[in-house]
Amino acid sequence: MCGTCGCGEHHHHEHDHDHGHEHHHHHHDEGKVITLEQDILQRNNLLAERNRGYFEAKEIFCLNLMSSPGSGKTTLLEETVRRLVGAVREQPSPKIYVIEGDQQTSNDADRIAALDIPVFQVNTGTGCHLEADMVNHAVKHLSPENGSILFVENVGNLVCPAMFDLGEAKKVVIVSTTEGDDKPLKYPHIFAEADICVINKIDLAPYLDTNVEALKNNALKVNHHLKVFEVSATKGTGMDAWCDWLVSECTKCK
Ligand SMILES: Nc1nc2c(ncn2[C@@H]2O[C@H](COP(=O)(O)OP(=O)(O)O)[C@@H](O)[C@H]2O)c(=O)[nH]1
Ligand SMILES: [Mg+2]
Repeated sequence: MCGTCGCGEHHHHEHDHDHGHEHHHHHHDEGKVITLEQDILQRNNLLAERNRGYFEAKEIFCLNLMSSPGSGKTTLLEETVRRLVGAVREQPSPKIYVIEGDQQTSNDADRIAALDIPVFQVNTGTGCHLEADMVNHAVKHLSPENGSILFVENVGNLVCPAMFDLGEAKKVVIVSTTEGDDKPLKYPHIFAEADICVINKIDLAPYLDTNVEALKNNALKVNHHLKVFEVSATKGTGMDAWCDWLVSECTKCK
């Protein structure tokens, strides 16, 4: 279990019955921890549903981008923004807003602000994921207009963000070729929760032993509903398909 955020594995419960009396004290403490975790998650779920209702009422298309640190969330966002607002597209571009989550710094918010996109940075300190109340707070500052797209870049972490609903319409897990093709099997929860899997840095595949096809198949093994995109955010490969999908999902973008 993760000590800082209290997000833990719920199947701790399963061990409860076969512990001896000598473990009773420890047992009791563990029970308290589990109750606290459930309270945190339950409270988060309630707030997430409030966010979701707000987004639906205003027809705001909200996406939660989750990945390990360095897999390319911000780079993918920058390139997506350039394509969506650029002259490349014929249809009127949707208004785009970004919430950046990191433990420290406003580096990523600065990168997004440089593209003239309204952005709000959340610093979580020791926290290893965003929670629904942080998104609620950020949204109040951004005050996104009706029919816009809201990207939430979660804290770089392939574990904890999977447990915290933010009220988004779609969860996107990004995994890069440099991480190896077995990561969906090792960290299945985030892939199970996601709607979309973006495999990034495919330009590097020729230099690595990573098998992109195996990576994709492992992701689909965990969650066969996943829609998979293979992209290179820096070279632009596959970015059209990803952006076309975004526009097709955002009802107000057409
Ligand atoms: N070769 C290659 N590098 C990439 C790609 N996408 C991101 N990077 C690099 O990976 C590093 C981490 O990217 P960043 O967007 O900050 O990742 P984040 O931590 O997930 O937001 C940076 O040096 C990027 O330039 C890609 O498609 N190909
Ligand atoms: Mg980033």
